Formats: sequence, C-alpha cells, structure tokens
Amino acid sequence: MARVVIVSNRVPLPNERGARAGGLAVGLSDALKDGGLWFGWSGEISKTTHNPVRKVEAAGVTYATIDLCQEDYDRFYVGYANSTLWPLLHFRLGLIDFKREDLEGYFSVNRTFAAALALELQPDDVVWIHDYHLIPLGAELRRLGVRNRLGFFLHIPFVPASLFAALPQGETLLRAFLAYDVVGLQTEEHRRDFLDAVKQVLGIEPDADGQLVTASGISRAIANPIGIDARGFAAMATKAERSVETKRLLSSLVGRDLVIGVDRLDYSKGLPNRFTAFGKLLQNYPEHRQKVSYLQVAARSREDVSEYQALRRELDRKAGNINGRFAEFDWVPLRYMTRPVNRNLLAGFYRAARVGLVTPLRDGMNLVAKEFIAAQDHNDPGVLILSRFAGAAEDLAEALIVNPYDPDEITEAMHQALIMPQTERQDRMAHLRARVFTSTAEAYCRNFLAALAA
Ligand code: ADQ
Repeated sequence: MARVVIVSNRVPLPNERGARAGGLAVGLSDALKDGGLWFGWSGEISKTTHNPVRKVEAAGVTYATIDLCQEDYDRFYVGYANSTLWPLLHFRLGLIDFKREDLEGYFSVNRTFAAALALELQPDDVVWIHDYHLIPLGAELRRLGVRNRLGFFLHIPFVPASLFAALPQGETLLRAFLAYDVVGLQTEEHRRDFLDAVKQVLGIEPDADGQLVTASGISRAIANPIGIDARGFAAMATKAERSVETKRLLSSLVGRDLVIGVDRLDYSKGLPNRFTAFGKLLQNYPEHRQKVSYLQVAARSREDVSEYQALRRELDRKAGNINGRFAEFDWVPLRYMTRPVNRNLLAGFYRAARVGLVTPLRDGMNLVAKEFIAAQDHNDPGVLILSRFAGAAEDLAEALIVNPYDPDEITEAMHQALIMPQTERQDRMAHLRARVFTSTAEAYCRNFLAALAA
C-alpha cells in the first residue's frame, strides 16, 4: 500500500496531543493509522532564514517539521494567509489587508516547503496537502518534477466568483489548484463556487463530474465533509460526565440550565451577535433570568492580527455590559473565558449543556457542532442552535437553524431550545446523531484517499 504523506501548516506533534489537539489532528489520525509522514511548520519562529527539517517518530508516523523565520511568519502566516485569504474566503472583503510583499512571502514559503518536502518523498507516496496556507505547494512540487498523486483539501469556505475577483492576482492562486489530482471542499456549495470561479476567472469549463481538463492534466473537485471520531468523542463525554471538573461545573449551576459556546476567538465565529442575542433573551424573556447560565469558551487565536485584538476588546466590553446589567449577587449570567479548555473537559461540558450555540457568520464545516451532538445523552439531550452559514448545516437540518446576522432570530431560537419538550429534543437529536456517527473523520479520510487513488 502506498505511504500517505499529510502536509499541513501546523503539524500537531505527538507531545502536543491533549490540550492543543484540535480538529485537524483528530480528523486526520485515521489517514495515518498505518503509518506515514506528516510534514509542515513546527509552530516555532527561528532567528535564521535557513531552517533544517527536524524529525520525530511516534506510532509509525514520522513528523517532519521546519521553523519559519520572523519575516516569513509575518508575511506568509500573519499577512497573506490570515489577513488576506482568511477574510476573503469568509466573505469579509472589508477586512482584507493585502500587501504585495505578503503575497511574495506566501509563495516563497510554499517554495521552501516544496523543496524540503520533495527530498522526503518516495515515488509511490500519496501526498495530501491541507488548507489555505498551502494552496501553491502542489504546483511548486510539480515544478520540482514530483509526479506523485497530489491531493488538496480546503478546510474553509470558497466564495462566489464575484467575491473572488477582489483578490489581487487571484488568477495565479486559482491556477495553482489545477496542479492537484483532487481538490476537496467541505460542501457542495463550496464546490460549486470553486468550479464557477475556475470557469469565470480562468475560462476552464468543468465537465459533469467536476473534472477540470487542462494541458497539464486532469483535476477533480469533490465535496467531502470532514467529520469527527463520533464514537470516541461520545465515550470521552460519558467518562467526563463523572469527572471532578464536570461535577464542579454542575454544582456551580445549582440546577440552572447551561448554554454553551466553544470557539476559537475569531471574527468568523459570530460571537458579538451571539452575546447580543443572549442579552436580548434576558431582556425579552425575563422568565429565563436566574434560570440559565451561558458559558462561552473562546480560545485566543492569531493575536498578532489586529482584527483579533479588536474583537477581543469588543467581547470583553459586551460581556461586561451583560453581566453588569443582569447579574444578581448569586448569579452571573455570562461566564466568558479566553483560555483553551482540554478536549476531555469540553466533552463533559457539552454533555452537561441544555443548549449548544454554534453561530458562525461563515464556517467551512464547524466541528464543535458535531462534537456537541456526539456528546449528548440520547435520553435527555440538549438542543443545537446552528448557523445556516456553517458547512455543517448542509447535513444537520434538525438543529435549530438560524441566520447569524440576526441576533433576534438567535434569541428566539434560544428561547425555543430552553422550553423544548424532551420528546422533541430526543427526536431531533436522534436524526443529528445518525448523521454525525456516519459522516465521521474515518469516512472523510477514506473517501478522500479513495478519490485520490482513483
Ligand atoms: P476551526 O475554525 O478551528 O477549524 P472548528 O471546526 O469549530 O473550527 O474547531 C476545531 C477544533 O478546535 C474543534 O475540535 C474544537 O473542539 C476545538 N476548539 C475550538 N474552540 C476551542 C476552545 N475554545 N478550547 C478548546 N478547543 C477548542 C477549521 C475551519 C472549520 C473546519 C475545521 C476542520 O474553520 O470550518 O470545520 O477547520 O476542517
């Protein structure tokens, strides 16, 4: 069997599993269950520009990482990837801060990665590259003569061609996708928008299977939604329910309902509107005062990007306003923490919650929605409130689907969730669980690698 090589911007090193391990580490571990190579940035910033590849082995997997120098970090990571591509592909043209030197830095890091990775590759390796940081990596590998099967998966949304047109030199970036044998997107909508952009910007018409035929080869675009290890997460939640921490959380609630939100602190996650909606719930439905506590875990993220600093200040202010206005001496309505919480504990907290709030303005998929579902007790489940603009909504119609731009709609959904009878909660959750336990991380890896081998 061919060796699988995974490439991602950040490599989740074996010693980081636990507190840090996010969706990618867990989602992709199935692809490497028979061993393989995981290549990418170490997360370290070095003082020199020539950085060697460092390797560690664990459970049959070689982790090969490379540091970035400060200038590469600023231009490639903070600059082009997170201040141009991230806002663009989340439909936020107004937040784009494009600089030509960042674009150059982005291509230059991709060239450096390609040169280092090419030396590690064996002829039969199947190479699977992840996310918006590394779009040109495949084309750079081809330029170095690499003939291996190359696949790419975009974890974030794609935008309609009219929005993509705003990207300076977008044509070059779009053409880079054509170096891959397979381009995976999270949903049918993203796949349609991607193919449409290729047609409008590059003038290449896809065939009925989404195949793009060019002089250099054939690329196929597929929709392949990422999932979670639902059984593993459910087991974790059942165990965590009995943990000291979950018991502490429950005793602090003194019988009140728990509403939970768990996100990276990112402007795509729709947190300000969510806070506004909670304030409106307490204002418009006084019967919920003293009866609910909302716990928002928003792990700090990308703090070198100014938009993220501004968001943090905004949320600090909003949280203070809500608590200042509604708190009683024995009740704090909103508990807001910006430290990451270990996955084990999160699983227990989801299970303890009556309502899960997942209201991003845009999201490629959103794994928190799936984790919340997997963690529920099917006899007495909570209710998921889900943004229609999360990729997850394509498949999770039995959640309470909301428009995240309308705080009043989120308020109404919260009220509905809090008064929903147990039978309706069970019914909705049974449908949602069926989906999350079928469309798993394992299925995601299997489908993508099968498409890539075809
Ligand atoms: P993210 O934007 O990071 O991922 P998401 O899929 O919700 O979004 O979360 C990733 C993981 O991080 C989840 O496993 C979650 O439990 C964990 N996490 C989130 N907030 C946390 C917190 N505050 N503390 C601890 N852990 C936390 C990107 C795309 C998504 C896409 C994923 C995977 O933006 O749309 O679903 O990749 O493809």
